[in-house]
Amino acid sequence: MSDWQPTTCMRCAVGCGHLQKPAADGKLAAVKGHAGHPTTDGSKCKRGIDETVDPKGERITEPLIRRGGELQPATWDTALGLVTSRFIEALGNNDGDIAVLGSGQQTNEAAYALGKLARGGFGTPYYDSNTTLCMASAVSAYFKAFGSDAPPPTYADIPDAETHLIWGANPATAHPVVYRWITESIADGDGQLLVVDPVETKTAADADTHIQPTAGTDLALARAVLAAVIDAGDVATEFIENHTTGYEELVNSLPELETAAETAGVSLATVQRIADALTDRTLLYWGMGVNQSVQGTGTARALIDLCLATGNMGPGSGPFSLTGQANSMGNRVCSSKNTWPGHRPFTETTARKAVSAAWDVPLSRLPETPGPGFVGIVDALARGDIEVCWTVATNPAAGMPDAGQVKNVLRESFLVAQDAFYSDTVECADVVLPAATWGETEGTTTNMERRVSRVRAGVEPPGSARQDLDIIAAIGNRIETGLFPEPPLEPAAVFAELSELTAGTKADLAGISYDRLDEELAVRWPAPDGETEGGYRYHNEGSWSFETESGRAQFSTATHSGVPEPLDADYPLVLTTGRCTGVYNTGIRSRAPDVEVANARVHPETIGKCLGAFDRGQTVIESRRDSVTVTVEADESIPPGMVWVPIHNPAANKLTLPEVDPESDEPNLKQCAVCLTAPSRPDRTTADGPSVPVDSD
Ligand SMILES: Nc1nc2c(c(=O)[nH]1)N[C@H]1C(S)=C(S)[C@@H](COP(=O)(O)OP(=O)(O)OC[C@H]3O[C@@H](n4cnc5c(=O)[nH]c(N)nc54)[C@H](O)[C@@H]3O)O[C@H]1N2
Ligand SMILES: Nc1nc2c(c(=O)[nH]1)N[C@H]1C(S)=C(S)[C@@H](COP(=O)(O)OP(=O)(O)OC[C@H]3O[C@@H](n4cnc5c(=O)[nH]c(N)nc54)[C@H](O)[C@@H]3O)O[C@H]1N2
Ligand code: SF4
Ligand SMILES: [Mo]
Repeated sequence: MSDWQPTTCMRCAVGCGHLQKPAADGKLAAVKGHAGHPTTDGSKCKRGIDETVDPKGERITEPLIRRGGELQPATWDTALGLVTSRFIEALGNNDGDIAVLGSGQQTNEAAYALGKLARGGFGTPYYDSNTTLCMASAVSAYFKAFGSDAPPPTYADIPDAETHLIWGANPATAHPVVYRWITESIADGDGQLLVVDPVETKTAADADTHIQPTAGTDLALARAVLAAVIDAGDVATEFIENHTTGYEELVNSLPELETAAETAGVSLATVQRIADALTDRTLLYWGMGVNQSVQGTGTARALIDLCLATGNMGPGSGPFSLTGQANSMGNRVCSSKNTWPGHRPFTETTARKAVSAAWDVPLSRLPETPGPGFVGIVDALARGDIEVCWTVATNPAAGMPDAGQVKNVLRESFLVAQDAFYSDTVECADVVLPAATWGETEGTTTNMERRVSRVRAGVEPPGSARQDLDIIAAIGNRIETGLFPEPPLEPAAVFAELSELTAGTKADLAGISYDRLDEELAVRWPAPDGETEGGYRYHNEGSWSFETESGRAQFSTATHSGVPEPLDADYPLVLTTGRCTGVYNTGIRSRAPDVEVANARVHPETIGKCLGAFDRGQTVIESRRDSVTVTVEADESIPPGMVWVPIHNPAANKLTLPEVDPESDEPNLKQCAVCLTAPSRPDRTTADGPSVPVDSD
């Protein structure tokens, strides 16, 4: 038998099929793309392979408890005893509750178990995952437009598209394998690439047309393009009449074309260029430049409206948000802020009854409200409404906006951090539970096009680190017997419980089992039986059936209302944050601990205007929340008036603001107002985060 095991890359939501080779020393000897894999046929990227074989970062190898202000080693029994006694105490207080923050980096099995314990065991409304920092706006847009979560197209549509319109995303850096398919599709046919991004990213540099709107004005731009499409008569009248509702309201709500273009800071010719491109078969991809905004849902809906109005629905076309973390999609099928397993609506009585019966917990225990979302949960901790918080595979002390304040709140709370690596959040914890991570974990994950596939344990976790699933079950069983079997749990059985609970729902996994995955490697939901799998959604040989009550897709009417923190004389520059090649999220697996200062990229013209703020290549970026010292790189790919900082350094989120989109609860992580001041001023703090390399985006 070959010693190569099939598995799935957990570094991003492309979901590349990999082969991993265990070695005797407890590490993976090698990882490579899996030729013949139905999702990616051997494709992979360098970061995916490098980070899997040889992750940087410092592993946690034993449970830790804070004693006398220091984290000190403890046995599992002592650590779990302390955690459960504090959890039971919190649940016993009249209005006591527990904050549970999960992640799109858990397996489906761990995410399902965590949701079951949080909602069905604790009955807490304060449960959410970091997907709310990431894709929540796209999700709420899909629910409103189509009645169901997740994009309609699949990867199979990429080769058939003619126009590839990428809006507020940089897949050349963030989703390299999908980006390769996009460039191949353009090269093979007569395709074109349009990119909407204030920054000249790697993706934008490749574009036939790069549109650079003023940051935070995407909704105005999308509405301007809609107005241009309608003016030109390039609308899909038959599709609109037969398969949509709300078109008249949309048309009546549209702003004047010239005004909207001016708001977006682009010419009428540019608006016309996008409108013309949409007359060819178009895939419209988007990312964090759209979602992470107080108008994220409204903007994502406007992009969906563009597809509906131009008839860019059906094979080779459609709205395709690019999911970030490897299992964000799965996390939301397992249960999320607004849904029960299988995307069942949170407040629907039949859904609640089905879930309480399946979990064998009283219906009255299920929380009435889905809770205030990731940012709102930290607010509730800050107010003292809740005192206890448990994080699993997330690093809110660096990943959340206004992270300095988040860190203070987490330090004040009784914090249990379940992580594989030392992180900013682990630093704040009272109890640390060491987890196994990718390469050491058995389970499944779900990629951005709804494909479920296996992840495998090639090696043992270091020290006494345990599987996430087993840690969750161990805590659960000490609080309420019957929710889980005794650990170690069998991931296949947990998956079977989840898939059974999704039978007949919009996200039906009933036909997916470990046996089927062993045979077929990856299966797309909805898969109601063992033979079929999902394809392009809502569409079957020319006929359409959306999952809204009317069975039609719904247009929207939101119009641009501005960024939450407009620029002014005190804070005249806009700060934006983004990703680099070779580094991941808050940088836990890739930090170089010896370098202390973050890099910022600024246009030479802006440097020229603020010369007094620079000293030996450094400056201080100040926002209304905090200030950080950074080294500066003059870079013409950043527009004048903007400061660009990588999200991989905890300095970035000290500056950002915690305003959220009221529809999705996703924070406005992409724009806030800052100024630059000289480093020598005495009241400035130094970024405590180490630097990451800045690539040439
Ligand atoms: N190498 C690498 N890959 C990753 C990750 C990583 O950390 N590193 N993280 C993964 C995760 S979790 C995610 S969610 C994805 C994210 O993938 P992307 O969404 O592609 O990543 P970002 O760089 O955060 O943001 C995308 C773009 O939004 C632009 N932007 C900023 N403000 C605006 C605006 O006002 N309007 C418009 N139109 N654009 C704007 C930025 O300039 C940036 O180029 O990447 C995944 N893949
Ligand atoms: N300013 C700004 N802020 C942002 C963004 C932005 O674009 N700009 N992007 C946002 C987005 S899209 C995202 S997704 C979030 C991410 O925000 P976070 O979730 O806070 O950040 P990560 O760095 O992905 O943290 C994941 C943690 O999980 C741990 N981990 C990894 N594998 C495992 C495992 O198997 N088990 C356990 N228990 N732990 C594990 C890692 O060690 C790490 O500490 O950041 C958000 N924050
Ligand atoms: S594209 Fe994403 S899933 Fe594929 S190898 Fe790279 S990081 Fe992994
Ligand atoms: Mo993300």
